[in-house]
Amino acid sequence: MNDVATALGRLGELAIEVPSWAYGNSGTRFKVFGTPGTPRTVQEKIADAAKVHELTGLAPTVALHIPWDRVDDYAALKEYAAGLGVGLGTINSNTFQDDEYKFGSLTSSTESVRRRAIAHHLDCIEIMHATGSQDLKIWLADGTNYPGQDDMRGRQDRLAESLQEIYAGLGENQRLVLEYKFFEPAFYHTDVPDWGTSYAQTLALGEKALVCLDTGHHAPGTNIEFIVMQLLRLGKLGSFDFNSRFYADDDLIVGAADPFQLFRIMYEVIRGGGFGKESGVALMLDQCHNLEEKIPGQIRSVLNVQEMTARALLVDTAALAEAQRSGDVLAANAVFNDAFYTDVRPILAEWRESRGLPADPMAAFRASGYQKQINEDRAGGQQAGWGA
Ligand code: AOS
Ligand code: ZN
Ligand code: ZN
Repeated sequence: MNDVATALGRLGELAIEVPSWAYGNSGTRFKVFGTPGTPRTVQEKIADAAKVHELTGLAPTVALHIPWDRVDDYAALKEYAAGLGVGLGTINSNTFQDDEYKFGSLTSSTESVRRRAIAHHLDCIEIMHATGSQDLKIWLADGTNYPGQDDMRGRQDRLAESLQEIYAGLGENQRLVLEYKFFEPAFYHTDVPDWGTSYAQTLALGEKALVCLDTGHHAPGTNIEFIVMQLLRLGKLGSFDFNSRFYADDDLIVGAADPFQLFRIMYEVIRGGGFGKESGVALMLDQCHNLEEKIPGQIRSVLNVQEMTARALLVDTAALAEAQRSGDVLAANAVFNDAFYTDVRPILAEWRESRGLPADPMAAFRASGYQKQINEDRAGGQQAGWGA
């Protein structure tokens, strides 16, 4: 095993963006259960996100969703967030809730609809200028339900044209990340169903276009860490949407369903140069908390990522390389498992304390009285929007 202190030296580089919609009521296409204290405004969502960062030191930025988080003055919103110690992060577009988009948005064969969808993304880029955001994240609900319903090739061609126009609108330091999802809400075909399609489309655009990998958007049994490795190898991994799935796009707390998978993903992120602020890979959560309280749900999530990152940093890479070179399958596997099975929680508690953070952020939140306060202050919290 590596010297633990040395191995964990890079832990301070971990930053996880939290989604504004996780603080609102959302999370399922069935009953969305409200929780007391739910934010009524984007400002209140940001305040809750700032609490997560204050207690963990892990979540310095908040992703916004347009139009759910529409305000008149984004520069003022940026100031407001800065006052609470957080920044505004990725801007998520939304072309999946308006009647006009019934048959598609950026892929639509109806030119007025396609123009409307492109204009929405250019509007998002304007917002990014005001918020100082780096990334425009595009996830499309576009697809069809029945074979023959539409021409898949034509839709792919129109997608390429639409993305080109959006890409041309990006500022120098802005990027576009294209998220893929294998099904839902479309059930026969989806226009960006897999990393290959996202890769092909973003490759054609240029270096400011990258792939967004949502961990919940794959078929059961998919080796996600292989995709992570490949995209990093190709220089095309832009960001993650972290969450857990048991069945489909469940949007549960990251690391809840399969901590070992999260460990394997973080190992490949580190191995492939995707870790740290300079790497260009943005780590985000894309989750909903339908049953559990939202702020502790988010705290648990960023702590889970931190825990699996710490374990991944503990992999003895020299011993691993040696075992791999010598063809010692079991020794190589043991090096991996030694790191995964290391309980890093006591070390992380110390790490936090040494940085003036609470050793146990979950307990610190419970003790803070913040939840009680917002339960009293906020009546009639709003739904975040359509379940993510
Ligand atoms: C949808 O399935 C995607 O995961 C999106 O990234 C995201 O959840 C959505 O934009 C929020 O509703
Ligand atoms: Zn997502
Ligand atoms: Zn999703």
